[in-house]
Formats: sequence, C-alpha cells, structure tokens
Amino acid sequence: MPLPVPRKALVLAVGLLASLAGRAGVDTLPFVETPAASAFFAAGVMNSFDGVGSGAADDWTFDAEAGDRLTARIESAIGDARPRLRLINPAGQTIASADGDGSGAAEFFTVLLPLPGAYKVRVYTDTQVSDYRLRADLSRGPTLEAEPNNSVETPNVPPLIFLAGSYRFRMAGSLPDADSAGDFFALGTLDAGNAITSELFTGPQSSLPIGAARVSLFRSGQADPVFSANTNFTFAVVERGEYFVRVSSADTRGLFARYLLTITIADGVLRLRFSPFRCQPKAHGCQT
Ligand SMILES: [Ca+2]
Repeated sequence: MPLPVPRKALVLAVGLLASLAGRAGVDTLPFVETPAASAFFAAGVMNSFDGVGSGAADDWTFDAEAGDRLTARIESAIGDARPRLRLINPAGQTIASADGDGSGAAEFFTVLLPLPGAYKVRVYTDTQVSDYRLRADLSRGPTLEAEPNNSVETPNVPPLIFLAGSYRFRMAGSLPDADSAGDFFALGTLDAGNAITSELFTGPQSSLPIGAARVSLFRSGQADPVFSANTNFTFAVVERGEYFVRVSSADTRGLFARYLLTITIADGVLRLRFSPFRCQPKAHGCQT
C-alpha cells in the first residue's frame, strides 16, 4: 500500500482547521455522523484549485451504502472561478452535475446513490484558479432539504415516520449566505389540540451556534408566523389548518450553517382509536 503524500488539504471540523494527509488531487471526504446515531453525516474541506480545466480536478472520495443520499455545495473565494461540481459513481459515471455562476457557488441536492461503493465528488474550474470550500452532507435516514424551499408556496414535503399516537420527520438542511428566506417544510393539515414539538440540532459540524437559528410555524393564509422561537419548543395548535415550519437565521448564515430538525406531531386531543391525522397521500405518501 503506497504511503500517502502530504497534501495541502485542510479539513474543516469543529470550526477549526486541521491538516489532512492524502494524495495530490485525490483525498477523502472526512464524514462525521452528527449527532451520533442520527444517520446524518457531515463533511467539509477547504482547498484550492491547482490549475484550470478538468485535468486539474480535485476528487473527494467517500464510501456509500446503496440508498444513501448526498447533497454538496462548493463556494469559491473568487466568483469568476465558476466552480464545476460533479458526483461520480463507483462505475465512473457522472450522476450529478452543477456549474457555478459568477457568484462562485454550485450545488446539488439529495442525489440518490443507488450502488454501494466508492463515490467521488469532483471539483474543478474552467476559468480561474481560486481557493474553495466544499460542504458534503450524506444521509442514511433523515431527509435532505432541496432548494428552492423559500416560501409556503414551495416547501419541501418530508416523508413521515408514523409512531404510536404521533408522527415525525427529520430534515437536514443548511443556511448559506444567500438563503435569507430560510427553509420551509410542510406539516400537512393539523387540528386544534395537535402538539408540534420542534428540536433543532446544530452541533460541532455546524457553524450555527446554539440559538442562532430560529424555527417558526406558519398557518396557510397568514403572513406572520403563529409561533417562533430560537429554542426547542412544543406548540399546541389552536386553529385547524395547513401548517408549515421554517428554519431561518437572520445573521449567522454560511456554507457550514447546517442543522438537523426533528418535528414530532402528537394528537393532543387523544382520539386514540382513530388516526388523528388527515393523511395527504399526494404530499406524504401515506395510505388512506
Ligand atoms: Ca431555503
């Protein structure tokens, strides 16, 4: 086994930079499960393009299981680098592709990894060398957000996990600088007495400090949130309607501003013998 040659790669973890060894042009994405046992894995690196053109690409490798999903976003320090972002499967085929514009950002969301094996996130520039930062989020469970999800008109609709007397979803997302609108997720139609419990995790793989992100509840037809907090909470629904939850941050957004949101909805009115929730097959994929 050849010894790795030290490389200039830097790994971003716990908000600190630590050196990482690897081979020129090929290195490992250092995924960390966050929080433990969540099935959500986060990685981040800082590096620079060695030259112009795909021949000078950096390949960031990782192992996946069949059914995993990957989101990645690159931001170049110089916008004119217009970074190219590719996802290469174990057979060498490109299965996702995004080209940055003059803002220097490129991203793809929640790409299904159908085969087990070694994948590569490939990044390069066709125009201008630059430093860059790359975020990768891999999920084996929680749903990964997909932009645009910036209003109640265009929310993500997470699949639900049905539990005894409640249902739940877990959503992993992030709030880059440009995402001042935040991320909206549909909760479906709720009745008075239903209880919405929100838990937001950021943790050491996120640049969001505790309390920097806000979770707000919206009811269809009302412009203002019916409830909003920057701490975990339980909210009792007063009025039947279609509800949405938004995660946002006014001033601490960034490439690594990740979060994992867990929403649990319980039937506070205890109609135990019947399903307390109005199933929305189109939205939730459940059976009526
Ligand atoms: Ca958003």
